[in-house]
Amino acid sequence: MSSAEKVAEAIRTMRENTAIIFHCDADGVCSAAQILRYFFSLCVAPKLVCGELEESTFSKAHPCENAIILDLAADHHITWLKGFSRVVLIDHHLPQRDLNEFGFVHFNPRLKNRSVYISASELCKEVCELLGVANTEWIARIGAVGDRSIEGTEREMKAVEYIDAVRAIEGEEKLVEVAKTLATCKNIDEFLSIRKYKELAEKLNKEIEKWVRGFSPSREICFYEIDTPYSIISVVANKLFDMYPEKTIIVYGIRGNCVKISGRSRKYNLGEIFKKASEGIGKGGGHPVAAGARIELGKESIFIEKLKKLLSGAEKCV
Ligand SMILES: [Mn+2]
Repeated sequence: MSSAEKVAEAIRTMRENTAIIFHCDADGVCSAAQILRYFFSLCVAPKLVCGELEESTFSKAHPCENAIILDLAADHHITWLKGFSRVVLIDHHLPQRDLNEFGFVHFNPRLKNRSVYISASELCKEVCELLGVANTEWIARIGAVGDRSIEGTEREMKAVEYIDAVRAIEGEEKLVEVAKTLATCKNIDEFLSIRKYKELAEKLNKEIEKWVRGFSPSREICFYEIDTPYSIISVVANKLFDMYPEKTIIVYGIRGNCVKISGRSRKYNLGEIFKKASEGIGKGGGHPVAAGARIELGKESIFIEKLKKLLSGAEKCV
């Protein structure tokens, strides 16, 4: 039986007491929306929890017995799963453990081939096909575009903007509503016609444009600080990286009581470098091309210094 088949089989037996825990980005939201379509077709409403890879995200799902975890590397923190009797994990981050060995169902193509990059949304589409849920490909494509595992059309990129805007302006909890909306829309045009999301996207675009315009690529490795009320650090990093794909781009700014940093590079393994640089002062990691960190306020200069040192000492991977 393939991993996708094992996931489908496990989900088929989950009804009551089930939580869907998903990452607060377009890929996570689109993963959740597809799995939700299955539950809605059965008139079952699972508990929805959206957040970062943090213990508090997982504890919000208690006291549900079953957890369907999407686009979050829960295998890195197996103790967070203690409260659940059954766990299905669909993920595409570099795995640290095979949860199948712990009695859970773990679907991540990188358990077999570490170098593949397929979004969680595309994995969920495969599962939905096995579950007999029709018409999820358009949702899967939006998630995949959000995670850059495929190139999107203009409309698909617009849909990603809507999701990014809700998170950046209204906060990650509001992505639960977006997942439900996507699960009930017929197609991408219906989703794109929702006025509230359209207005949020316009408001956010203005703010992003302001910071993108203010950037000038000086060196090979560019550090860029932005001061904004919205969570746009990773979006600005993505935009700048689209414009300057040969540069290594590090964008940072204050978010609440910490400093958020987003890095993009095709030359260094930023996931590893961010993880090392944040040791003892915060949390960091991610993919080789795209990584992020959150550092205690006041310790960001330590992080930046460590990052500079690690980048100058690192072997370029291209
Ligand atoms: Mn994600």
